[in-house]
Amino acid sequence: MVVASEPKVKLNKIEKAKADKDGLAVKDELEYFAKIGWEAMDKTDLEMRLKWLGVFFRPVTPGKFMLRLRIANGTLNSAQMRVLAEIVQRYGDDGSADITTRQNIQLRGIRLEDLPDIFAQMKAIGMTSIQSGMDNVRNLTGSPIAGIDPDELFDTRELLQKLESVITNQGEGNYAFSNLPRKFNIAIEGGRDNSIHAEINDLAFVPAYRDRILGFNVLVGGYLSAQRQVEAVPINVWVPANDDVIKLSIAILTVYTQNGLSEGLRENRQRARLMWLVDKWGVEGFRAKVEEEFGQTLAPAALKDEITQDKKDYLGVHPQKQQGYKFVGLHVPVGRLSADQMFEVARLAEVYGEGEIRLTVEQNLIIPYISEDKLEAFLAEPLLEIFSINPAPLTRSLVSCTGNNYCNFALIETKQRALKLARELDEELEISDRVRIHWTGCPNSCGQPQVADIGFIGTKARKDGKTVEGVDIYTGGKVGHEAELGSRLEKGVACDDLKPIIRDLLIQKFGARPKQNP
Ligand code: SRM
Ligand code: SF4
Repeated sequence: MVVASEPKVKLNKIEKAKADKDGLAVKDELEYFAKIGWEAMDKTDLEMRLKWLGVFFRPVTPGKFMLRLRIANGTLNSAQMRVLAEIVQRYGDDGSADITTRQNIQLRGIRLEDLPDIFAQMKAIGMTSIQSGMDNVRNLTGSPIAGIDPDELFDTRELLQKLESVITNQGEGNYAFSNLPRKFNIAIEGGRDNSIHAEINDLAFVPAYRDRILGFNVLVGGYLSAQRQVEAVPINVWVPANDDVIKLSIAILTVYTQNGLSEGLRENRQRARLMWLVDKWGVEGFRAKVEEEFGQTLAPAALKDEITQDKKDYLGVHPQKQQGYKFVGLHVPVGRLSADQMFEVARLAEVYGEGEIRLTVEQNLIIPYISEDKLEAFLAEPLLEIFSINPAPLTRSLVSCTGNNYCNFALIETKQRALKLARELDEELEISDRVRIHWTGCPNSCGQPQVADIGFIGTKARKDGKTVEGVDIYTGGKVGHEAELGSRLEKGVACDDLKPIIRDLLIQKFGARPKQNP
């Protein structure tokens, strides 16, 4: 008898490692790892599986780990911020925190032996870092002014918290979603300005009315990577603004993970994001599979969505939905915070607000619930000299990925260079409007250069016969209403030659004028 052989699937290296041992399994071994030390750990556990706990080995700073949290909707409180400050404080100059482009916080300088204790501390304050890296659902983003926005359509916080809880099994880890074919980004917008960059998420919900009921149109497949940058596409689905959002998210994650092998997503890491499945099946085919998994007929999309505004940055003082209160957006230069600054943020949120703190995808902070009678004193606080409420136009909208100080993919240093260039050009030029400049240290695009007015992607350039740090320059990214990805303007410009080029670009395309007496 001839037995038909199964078609052979060539799993990529990461898939093989996951098949040997699920990433999440290291959760039960953490005490042991802490005891033996990182040098004695299995290499794959150290460099790959620990990321399922949000723990990132940094080859650039071996022994000093990065811890990526999960902060659904970018909403935390002062007690949590204080504990995070205490965690990084113990590492002196090695300890710091970054606000990320997914409205999240990453801690730096962490020692492996301290992790069991750190996890216990985090659990006590309702925080987790579980499944925040590798082939998992990443930090869930939502409107940063949810619940306080006077023009709000929907408060995204509760839905995102519930979704977070389901996906992570209340922060304990969830094997149902610990082996996706690749990373997965989910965002829910509740306002009118597309604050969450719907277009660059694998799954995005944008507010839309159907028969006068508020719900969401659903977009899928958006992502940025070295090989491909693609905007999310509508799948002609509308869901009401209730638990159907969670049910649909789970259905899509299930379809993605369960078909990953048969549809070849687990062969090549560069062709593994959700959009590749949509490409394979077509939008209608994909929709049909999702509907089957959802178990009920899905409503077709509303004819139009409610994204009608340009994207706001929320810096400065703004009226809140709640009478008598303001929310204040603070600019955190390229998202970096010291322990002392974190303690201060916690204190300000408590003294002047109600202890709430919000994060934005622009790597900034918002403190809500500042009563009008306390506003003046708040604005006079010394921290606001560093975390300004009204920075100069280029510094204001600067975003930067980690770069080569900590990231081994980086081809260039980003954060300091980004700040220096922005500050110098702010000194020299008069610019009436903000210009959004995003830096990213390599083509992985964590700093989202394609959504910027001007974006830089780190590369190696040639100058005077030598290889030097350089960038590819992108322009034309549009955010908010009718968002669009930008495209490449110039390739391989040496960073040392960048300033006059960007100065000219700002004058020619963004209405900048040289200051009379800079
Ligand atoms: Fe990212 C990998 C940092 C947002 C696309 N990203 C990495 C790693 C983990 C690489 C590594 O192991 O060193 C970086 C860690 C460096 C470090 O020490 O901080 C890293 N990514 C970041 C952060 C911290 C940038 C920042 O400074 O804000 C952001 C953390 C978000 C979070 O809180 O979870 C971050 N990364 C993004 C985004 C932006 C977004 O989500 O809107 C993207 C593009 C959007 C997307 O994913 O579609 C992004 N990161 C990548 C990729 C390319 C993905 C791909 O499909 O090829 C990689 C490399 C990979 O996954 O193979 C990557
Ligand atoms: Fe690292 Fe590249 Fe991402 Fe920057 S874009 S954090 S350099 S992987």
